Amino acid sequence: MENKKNLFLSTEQLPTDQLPTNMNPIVSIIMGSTSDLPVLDKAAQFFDEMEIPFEMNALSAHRTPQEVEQFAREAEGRGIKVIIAAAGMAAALPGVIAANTTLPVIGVPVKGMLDGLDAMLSIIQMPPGIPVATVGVNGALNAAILAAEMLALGDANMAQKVKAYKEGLKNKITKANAELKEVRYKFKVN
Ligand code: C2R
Repeated sequence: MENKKNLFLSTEQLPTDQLPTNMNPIVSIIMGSTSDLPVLDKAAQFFDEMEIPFEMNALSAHRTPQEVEQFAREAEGRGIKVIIAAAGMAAALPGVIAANTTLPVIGVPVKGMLDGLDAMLSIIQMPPGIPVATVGVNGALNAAILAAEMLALGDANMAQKVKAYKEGLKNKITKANAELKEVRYKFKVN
């Protein structure tokens, strides 16, 4: 992510060969504020890479409570399969969404104040009956991967893509070990 301006490129500004043909979103990314967008960029990049159509909107349980409820109640009917909800500070947003839908909700605590601990505890400590699958602070990439894994349960093509992605992670460690081989210490024997 080079600069903030790039995050706001409209689809008109994207090269046409990069535009998805099926524009019906199956994942909805909701953030409490556009100030959370730099964190959610990782999820958006992942969905682009995996060719998963998604939507991104800002809604706030504190600032727009009625709109949050309406969004959550209508999401399933619009074909959304998984919701990723991200918020910082007193992060009520994922829980309020989860209270109004039976779609799986993945919560992303955004680091703002208190190193993100405030948001993490707000999102993770849901009362019994209203689960929010919470990833780590600023863990938008993991939220996106988890969403893809959920979608893969009913989609063999998606399952293949997720497997390939995870297989690709091994290369990182193979490369790391090749690099570590070159690191010299007097008593290092490999
Ligand atoms: P601003 O940058 O807009 O002041 O927001 C947002 O997710 C953001 O991290 C500051 C922080 O407030 C969070 N926010 C929530 C909610 N709405 C906004 N936690 C909510 O409804 O939970």
